[in-house]
Amino acid sequence: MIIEASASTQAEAALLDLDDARFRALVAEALAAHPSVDVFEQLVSPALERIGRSWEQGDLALAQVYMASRMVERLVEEHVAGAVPSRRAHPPIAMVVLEDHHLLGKRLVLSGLRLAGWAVEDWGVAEDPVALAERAHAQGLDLLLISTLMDRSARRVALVVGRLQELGASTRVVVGGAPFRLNPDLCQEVGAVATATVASAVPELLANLVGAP
Ligand code: B12
Repeated sequence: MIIEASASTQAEAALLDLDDARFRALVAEALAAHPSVDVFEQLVSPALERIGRSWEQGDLALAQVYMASRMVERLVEEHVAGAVPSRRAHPPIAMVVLEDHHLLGKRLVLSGLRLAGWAVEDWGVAEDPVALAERAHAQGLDLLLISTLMDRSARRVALVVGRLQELGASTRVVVGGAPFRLNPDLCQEVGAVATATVASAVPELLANLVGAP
């Protein structure tokens, strides 16, 4: 379902004005008419990304991006906390952010997965790719979902995959985040098995990977 672009523009203005009440009212209005995944993908994320672009162009201070993203983050946190408990039976899966502190993508993906009935563990932020691979192997993960927003951390996924291979682990790595959205070849270059550009595509992607109904 398509949400009007003007709603996202209004959300952007509310975020820049630090008007939390207005921002929440706009989101609540959209949530009353659209599935939550559409609201986050079409209304909230584009607003934040436009704010990010204005910062890149030198029109905004990083502090403004930070304050706007804190407002989005609080909303997403509440949303994830309200997600229904999982119902599916599937092999162990965990999700992590590797070496950077852009957490919103992970929160949205986890929220979508939980709403779709997947029990995916949240491993927070991992600083060390080798230790991450060893933990995934020790815990017998089938899938390790890694989110990164910075180019450097995206490239370091190759170190996770390399260590998993050295260990002979059966864990497969799935990646996502801006570097993978912008460069479709990067997923394969770092040795991951799959990626998705939006949170709404992830439940189906996992179902295909684990062969779930
Ligand atoms: C908001 C933001 C911040 C916020 C982060 C708040 C937070 N708690 O997350 C703040 C202000 C703190 C911040 C800080 C910084 N940022 Co910043 N930030 C952004 C911005 C504007 C938006 C990112 C975002 O939240 N998007 C919305 C989310 C929902 O989108 P997403 O993460 O892509 O996730 C979606 C999909 O990718 C997918 N997905 C995500 N993960 C996964 C995982 C899997 C497995 C799958 C299948 C799918 C999937 O599903 C999600 C939902 O649909 C981007 C610009 C951009 N275009 O991305 C820059 C950007 C990521 N930041 C950047 C930089 C440089 C920084 C700083 C270094 C700035 C500085 N000089 O201090 C710091 C570093 C922080 C750190 N150490 O990590 C750069 C990275 C450049 C690069 N090429 O590496 C960017 C690209 C801006 C730029 N062009 O310069 N940032």
